[in-house]
Amino acid sequence: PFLLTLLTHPVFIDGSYWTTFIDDTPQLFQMVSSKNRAQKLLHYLADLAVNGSSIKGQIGLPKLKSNPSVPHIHDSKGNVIDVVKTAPPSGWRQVLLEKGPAEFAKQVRQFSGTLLMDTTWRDAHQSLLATRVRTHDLATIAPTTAHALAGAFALECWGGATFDVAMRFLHEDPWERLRKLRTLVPNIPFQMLLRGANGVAYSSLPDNAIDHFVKQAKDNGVDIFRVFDALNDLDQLKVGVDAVKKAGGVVEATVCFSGDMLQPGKKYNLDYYLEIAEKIVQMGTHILGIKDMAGTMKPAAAKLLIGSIRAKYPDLPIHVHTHDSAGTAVASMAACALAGADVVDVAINSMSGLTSQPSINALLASLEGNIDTGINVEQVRELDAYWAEMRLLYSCFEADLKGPDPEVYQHEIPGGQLTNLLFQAQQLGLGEQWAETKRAYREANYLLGDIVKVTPTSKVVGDLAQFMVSNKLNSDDVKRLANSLDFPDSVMDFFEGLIGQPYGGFPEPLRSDVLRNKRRKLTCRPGLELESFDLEKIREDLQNRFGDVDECDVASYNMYPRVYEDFQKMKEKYGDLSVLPTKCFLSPLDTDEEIEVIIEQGKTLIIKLQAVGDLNKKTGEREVYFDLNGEMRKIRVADRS
Ligand code: 3PY
Ligand code: ZN
Repeated sequence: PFLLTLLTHPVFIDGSYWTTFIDDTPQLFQMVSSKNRAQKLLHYLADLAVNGSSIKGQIGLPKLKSNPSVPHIHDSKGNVIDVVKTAPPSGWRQVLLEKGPAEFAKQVRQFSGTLLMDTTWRDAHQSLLATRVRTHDLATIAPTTAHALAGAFALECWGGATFDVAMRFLHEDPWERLRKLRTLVPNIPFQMLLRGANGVAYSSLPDNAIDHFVKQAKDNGVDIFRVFDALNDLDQLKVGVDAVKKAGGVVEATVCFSGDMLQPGKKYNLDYYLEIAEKIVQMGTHILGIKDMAGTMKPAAAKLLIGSIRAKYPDLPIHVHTHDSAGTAVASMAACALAGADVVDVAINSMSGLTSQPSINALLASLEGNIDTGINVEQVRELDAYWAEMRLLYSCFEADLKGPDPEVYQHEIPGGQLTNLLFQAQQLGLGEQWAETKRAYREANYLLGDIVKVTPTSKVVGDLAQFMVSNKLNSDDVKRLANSLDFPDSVMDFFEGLIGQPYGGFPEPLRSDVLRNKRRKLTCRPGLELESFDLEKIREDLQNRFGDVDECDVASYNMYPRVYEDFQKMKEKYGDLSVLPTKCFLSPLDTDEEIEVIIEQGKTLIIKLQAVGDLNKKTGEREVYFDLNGEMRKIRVADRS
């Protein structure tokens, strides 16, 4: 039809098309491109109809059978707020934009109560739903969120595992997500999680790649950067901190909290944290972050730690993060607030608890009458109705955790990893498998020298634990046989020093036995040994291979070259999958089911699945019939069953 349209176009017929025809007639080409996009989406839907979902980690289909609805929120007079037409109230982002990071931090410190950061868009779904929440669902609720959480310190919405998972498993562009959400939420600061010298990857990159990445993140919408290093290695941390300073972002340099500080004889005790905090203050930060990734900070520890830091640094804003794995997070965050923390992390109710952050309304109720947060309690409750539906929509990624894990003080597994390992154990039949994994994790941690455990060091401990379980090895076996065992790569990387230097040094003779003559023993930060990336050349190469690319593509490629390449291939095959509503991204359409897909503003596709044909035994294919905006379309798909 395109050729026909082209050949019958009057300009084509009269022969004047050589001159400005292409420039003057863009609609012809837009039409082709939207037809092309529609065709690619139909290919995805057809494949899903024939072969089922191929999204990694998906077990079964979403429990939500209807389309999720966006709840109404009300003003103080009980009137429904039109969240699209009404500008959201100004928030902390306006302070930041008007006054800059230093004054922003000062005003946060001066706030008379305790502010809240909502983690629903990043850590909560990373911890509960394998990081699988899609841009489509975040963007849908963004205008309502901009109103309901207008008083929040920030929304954590980017970084951590979201970057990798967006491209690798959801086949969508993390930068697009950031930009889209930014335009929908102009009033609340956005926070991201940056893994220091690793950026959002699992190991160090050259410093210029970190600087480049952080600059793009800042330019595309991130305001506040929580920067941590998984071993609290300050040389590694500084790489991220310096990058944020150069980019002009708010620096939240962070100390990772590890284990139950109150137990006698713990390696990571109050003195340790005060020493790290002092060094971070010397390094220069707008805010001090404290990151309790496993949720082992009991209320008494929270009171002691935050109280001590507050007394020593009266002007330093303190922001605390935790997980509810042990069930104490509401009490701990309330204790932090009372001890002088300026910001604590929470998640929307239906996305809170267990390995996620504590419930926002539970914390608000705990602080009521005592500490102001600037949050509208009613509107947050109304907003939660959406997330209750989301939890059902993404039920197929949920590990079946039923309650707090009191063993977290022993194994110290970070929230996100706990759900992940449980999910894997459940696939193998749970029971003894799960108990074994937790026991081995604890042993592996001690073998490695009782290290701080968070991405990427938590992966090292997890890999060693699984290695021990599958090879039926205990600690003594590992020590005895270390010079003949074939350890996982992550363990080799750790002992080489590629993840940084652990506090108290590496355990010997284990390190030498594991490394033998296969690897070096680094004593400095790994980035010092890496050559800078030639960013210009990378951009040119990507341009040659994938066409239209920008600096964000370069940054994606630098973090995850293979994942980025695969993402580009998926895009070539299926187009922009982020436009599909989640239900039909994850589950096949029913016969006669009709969906609306907005591929761009003002361009909607109405798609109905009409039939899936019989298997052609010769070709191994099936024909799938759709009605697309009233026209019949036939797509042929290989049946992989
Ligand atoms: C990450 O690095 O992804 C984390 O969430 C660490 O807590
Ligand atoms: Zn976390």
